[in-house]
Amino acid sequence: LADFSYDHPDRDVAAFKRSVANKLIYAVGKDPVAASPDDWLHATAMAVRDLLVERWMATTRAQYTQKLKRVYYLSMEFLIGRTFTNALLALELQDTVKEALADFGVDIQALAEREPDAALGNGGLGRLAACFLDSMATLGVPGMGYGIRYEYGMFRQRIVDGQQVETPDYWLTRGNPWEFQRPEVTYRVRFGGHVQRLDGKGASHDAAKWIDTHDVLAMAYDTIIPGYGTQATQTLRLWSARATEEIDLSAFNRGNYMAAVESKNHSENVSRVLYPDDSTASGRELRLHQEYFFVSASVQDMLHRHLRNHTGFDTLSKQISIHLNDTHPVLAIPELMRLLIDEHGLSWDTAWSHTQKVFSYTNHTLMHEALETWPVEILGRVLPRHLQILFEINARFLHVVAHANGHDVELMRRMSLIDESGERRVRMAYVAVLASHSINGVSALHSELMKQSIFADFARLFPERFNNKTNGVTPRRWLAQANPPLAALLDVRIGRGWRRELSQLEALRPMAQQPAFVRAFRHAKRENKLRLANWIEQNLGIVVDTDAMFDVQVKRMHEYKRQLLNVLHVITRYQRILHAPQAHHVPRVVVFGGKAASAYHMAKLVVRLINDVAQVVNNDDRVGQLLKVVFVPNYSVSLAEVIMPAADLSEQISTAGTEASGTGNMKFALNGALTIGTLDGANVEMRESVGAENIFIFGNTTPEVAEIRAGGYQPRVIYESDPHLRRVLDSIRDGVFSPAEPARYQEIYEALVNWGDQYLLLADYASYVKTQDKVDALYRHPDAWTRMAILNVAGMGVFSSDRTIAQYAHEIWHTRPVRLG
Ligand code: 26R
Repeated sequence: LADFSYDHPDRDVAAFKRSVANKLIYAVGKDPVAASPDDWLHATAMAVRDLLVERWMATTRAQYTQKLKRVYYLSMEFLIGRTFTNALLALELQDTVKEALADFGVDIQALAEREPDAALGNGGLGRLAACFLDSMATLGVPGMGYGIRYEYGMFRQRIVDGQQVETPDYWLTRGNPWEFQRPEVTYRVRFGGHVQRLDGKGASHDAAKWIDTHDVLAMAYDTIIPGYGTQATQTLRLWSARATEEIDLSAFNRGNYMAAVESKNHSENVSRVLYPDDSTASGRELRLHQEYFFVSASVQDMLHRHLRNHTGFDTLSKQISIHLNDTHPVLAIPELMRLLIDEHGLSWDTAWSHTQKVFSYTNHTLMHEALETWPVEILGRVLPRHLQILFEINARFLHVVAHANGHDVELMRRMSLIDESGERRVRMAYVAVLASHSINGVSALHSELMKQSIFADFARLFPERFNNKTNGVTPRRWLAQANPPLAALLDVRIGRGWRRELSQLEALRPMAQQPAFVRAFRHAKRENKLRLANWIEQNLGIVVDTDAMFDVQVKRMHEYKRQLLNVLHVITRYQRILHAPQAHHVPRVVVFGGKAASAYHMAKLVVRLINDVAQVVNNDDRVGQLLKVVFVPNYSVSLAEVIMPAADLSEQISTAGTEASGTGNMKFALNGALTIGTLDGANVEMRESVGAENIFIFGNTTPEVAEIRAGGYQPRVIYESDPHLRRVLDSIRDGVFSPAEPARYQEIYEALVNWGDQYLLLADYASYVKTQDKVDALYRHPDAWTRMAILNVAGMGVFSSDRTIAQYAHEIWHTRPVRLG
């Protein structure tokens, strides 16, 4: 391969300059004197990409010569963010590129900030997939991520008069220099039509023929994911929908030009836009098309690749592993069955045995409204053959259940893949559980609850399939890239190895006792706070005091995450300041950020309340710098990289038992924030790792929450007995924060006091406020605070996604890493 490195500009500034100039002139087609910043960004990105291509080809070749088992990670979402800075980090090329660009009079920082985020995901699940690709590359796990190349990613959020307004995110306007279009890698994906039985016509008797379909083509686009500290890379293959016919010629000939392109547009709509719906499974048909579109192309691609190197499917499960990132790709199961039986002539039993060995599944939520089910009617219309296969899987399964349990009809009704309690629906999570050899949750608590709640019957029947893989985050993006001041300090004090071995952070533990290190650590935090304060002032016109505690909650807006509980505390502080202006208050800047699903009324109302509260508090002269409230619009991966390192306090306050894991909690603590949180998701394990004395835990535990609910929870009783809480809730109800429309937040008051307070905000309020007071008390002692922050960083090593991926690779996928010369 060295032969191809005709121009090898690694760390050679002059050579890299030549490469950028070449790209600018011959690939972008611009004269350097006329080039715009985006032209420079493109040229530089392409020059950097050249260096990744060599590693990519070496990795792919090695995977084949070493005959390694490959892992295919199927995900509807990959929330990658920006690529430029990340690629430079992987190549250790920051200084070279900075110098080369400076010679052209181009500022690397300004260039990096022009790159749009690849926001092909909603939140936690999509960002986890991106961290996983990074770790798979770094550990050399052979395989590929498969997803959809949405033209429009996560919507852009603007705040207009305090309210969320969504605008489309057309992230490809200026082209995407990181992707390789692969027109030759195109598969036909079929929809609709009907099924013909093939009894006794030579084929396997299980086979059927699917005919009269409407077809869409899936075209591949590949992106290289570089590993860190290794030549190894990973591939992200995203499918884009193309019409089978460019234009409808008969309509065209009739002069009806609009109609002629209509069906093309219709087909290509399949990969047009990401569903910005997090945590509600709205059964819209286009989403079903998207799910099938990408898994069909992916499974066809895998089988095609397998048959290039093998004569049949006998060794399929030794060669490939297919991982389902939640239920969104579950149709890969009947699709693999269909292809093996109908197209390749295998018997049902053989196909099913392969299928069960190949698939594994991760569950990411227990929230009832996020569990996917598809109406039988829709599935039968869009994917008739797959519905048949699902029915057959179900019939065989229920037969076994019936035999083993003496025809327990109630049990069969509960475990059936088809929910018959209304309009008949297919329970996608049950399909995943039945067809997978491994089912995992994403934190210790979540994995336990999963076995006790939604999968209780299955866990009794197949206990060996269930396991836990606690989430993690990549230290490359979330520490090395996002937090240069702290990364530099770590490098000096514990060496550079933490980027690949995050457990080396343990070495910080004794340094918490060294005054010089404590000062240096606080200095790094201050730099990050200044960077965020500048961003806030430049973009929102709010001046914040960097000595104040930065108290941050950024994540998707959802009732169970309880941003509203945070608001209740903010109002509590506001009222305290007004009632005791002379008291010694600890100044705070409370930062919020997050998007609400467009149809999620309550979440949008909370966004508005936060902005209204900010308006009142920030403009009240009696408050001054003691309290500022900031809603950062359009929270995204690139904003997270600025916000997380600047936080003093991380808010992880979901109702116990509702947040599967959380990953923001890990990013904050890794960057030296202290956590205030409930015993929910991975907070439980974070407490173990950093030490119970170094984290602020409050509120009811999962069993206590269950008890409160079972005992007939009456939030009004709490409201009536707590005068502080009452004053806060009354101020919301009476329009203190919405004087122009006093009844604006009546609904919020009612939901909490009179309509059951579903997420137990009032039950946790007193404990939350009391714990916030302890946070204040500690903040008065900067050295004690910083020591605790250092101990948090020291304990976060286990939350690297490298650890998580190593566990998936050993315990679920049974694959070995690629070796590169
Ligand atoms: C539209 C529908 C089917 C849908 C529902 C739910 C689409 C997307 C979601 C989002 C989910 C499943 C999600 O993001 N879950 C989060 O996964 C993270 C990674 O495991 C966890 O850290 C986090 O706690 C969990 O909420």
